[in-house]
Amino acid sequence: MALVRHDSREVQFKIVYCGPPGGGKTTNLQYIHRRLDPGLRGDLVSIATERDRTICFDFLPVHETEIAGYRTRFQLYAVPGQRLLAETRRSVLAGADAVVFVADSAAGRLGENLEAWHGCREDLAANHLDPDRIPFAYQYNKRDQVGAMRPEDLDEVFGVRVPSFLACAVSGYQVFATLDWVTGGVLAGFHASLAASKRCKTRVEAREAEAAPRSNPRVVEVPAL
Ligand SMILES: Nc1nc2c(ncn2[C@@H]2O[C@H](COP(=O)(O)OP(=O)(O)O)[C@@H](O)[C@H]2O)c(=O)[nH]1
Ligand SMILES: [Mg+2]
Repeated sequence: MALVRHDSREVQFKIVYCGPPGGGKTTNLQYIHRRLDPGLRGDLVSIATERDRTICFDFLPVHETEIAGYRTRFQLYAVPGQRLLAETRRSVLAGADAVVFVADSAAGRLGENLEAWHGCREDLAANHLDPDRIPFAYQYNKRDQVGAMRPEDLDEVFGVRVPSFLACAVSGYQVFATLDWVTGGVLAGFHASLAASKRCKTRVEAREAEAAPRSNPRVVEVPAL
């Protein structure tokens, strides 16, 4: 859920990278961080949990978008994929504006991909977020390796109805294309909700104006003849 910070005049959005362990989430974030202008990005922060690390950093988009005089800032998180870390994952997914699901394309990882995918959807639901109503990108990673599944088959397995990205996170291939797709979706959704709330406000104001007691007609003094 976008967070509006009046002190720094910023709108913050949270994008969470999910997927099976070893699929390439951290590699995505490390690549993005390396490629961003140091003046536009925050630090890469790694939060140690009991068994794994969650890494996060935030950045301001290079082509800065202003919304009603507020700058947009995106916070990127990569969550641990292990089943035992469901609690950490669930708390990182709270308030997510979008998800990038990084799948490992190897045929032998299909079971783990599916487990992570179900887990991610359950964690979103536990946070009252509908995965079908927020931008949810599919990135099929490790396309450079032999034995990668066909993208059409992966699309079918996940029931994908949006474009999926064939990536190689170590070389950075399609890493920004994936990120651009979700940030674009997040901004479009935010603009739409802003426009809807403006329309709603205008309707409420119009209704209030209609319901307000009309001022007494002015008493017109008729000059005595
Ligand atoms: N060959 C290949 N290896 C990758 C790719 N992306 C990530 N890796 C490697 O896979 C391993 C796990 O990646 P990591 O980003 O730590 O996975 P995470 O657990 O999802 O965060 C690391 O050794 C990465 O270097 C890729 O596209 N191709
Ligand atoms: Mg990782």
